[in-house]
Amino acid sequence: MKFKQQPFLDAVERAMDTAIIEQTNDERLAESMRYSIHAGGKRIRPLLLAASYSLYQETIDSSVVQVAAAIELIHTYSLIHDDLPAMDNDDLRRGKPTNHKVFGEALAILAGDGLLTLAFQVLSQAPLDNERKVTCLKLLAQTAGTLGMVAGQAADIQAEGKQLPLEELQWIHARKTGELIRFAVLAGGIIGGASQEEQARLDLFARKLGLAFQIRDDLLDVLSTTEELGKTAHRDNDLQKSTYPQLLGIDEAKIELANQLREAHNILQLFAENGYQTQALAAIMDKFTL
Ligand code: GRG
Repeated sequence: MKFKQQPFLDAVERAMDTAIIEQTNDERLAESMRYSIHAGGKRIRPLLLAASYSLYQETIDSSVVQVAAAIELIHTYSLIHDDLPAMDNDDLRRGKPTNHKVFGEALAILAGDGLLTLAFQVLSQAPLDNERKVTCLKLLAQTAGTLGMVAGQAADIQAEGKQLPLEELQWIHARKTGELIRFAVLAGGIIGGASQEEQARLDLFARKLGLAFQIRDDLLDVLSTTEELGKTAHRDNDLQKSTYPQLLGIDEAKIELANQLREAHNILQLFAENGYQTQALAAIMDKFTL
């Protein structure tokens, strides 16, 4: 591992906290936003960004911290909104009562809106040259927005109660979960200085990783307890969602997860053969296994 995870994650957390405190004058709204930010979470997207950046650079720059904060702000907003009664209607997230259970629905919606908007402000203030900054801003809007994560969520909600063909499920997974992961990996490369060809390779790597992440999430929903997950287990079944284990069976879903991870590893190998330091990305990929 070329960068130390904990000091980096502490810096990302401080950047999110500072942004919320400085940019929010309603105390209860700030409390609601900080509640979800500090509820824990694996911080996979910030770690992926830093690991991808460290293919190219030895030390983590403050711009990486700012961009990582922006992704985690958006990810946290998506979880708050996903848990709302109008969406997945969940009571537990990251081992704690969901935002709307503590602060009420209206404030939870606004906390999500606030985190989403703040993410773009934080990214716009990152110490990057203008070209990279605009590229990252555009990529974040595309991946989080109505062709990306929001599109995946809209399709997911409308598919409840329906048995989907695997290609449609993949389409939803690629957007709902895959796009923010794609942003993390690609933005790390862009800030680090990846060539166009390398960005295309990172893109493919991230798509495989994103699908693996969601297959793993589907499997954990079936195989784990609520306590282990920190969110309600077997929720996909309750909501009659199509998932990999439901469409393929648990064993086939596990094989598909392994296939995606192997293909991602093969792409990473190409970077290693070209002399890039891939240890940090490989170490984070270990978190994608069951
Ligand atoms: C636009 C109103 C409105 C809502 C949007 C887009 C959206 C809400 C929700 C989609 C996001 C979502 C719930 C995706 C599922 C992806 C997923 C596996 C999330 C869990 O990620 P982890 O495991 O969570 O990284 P932690 O808690 O570790 O951060």
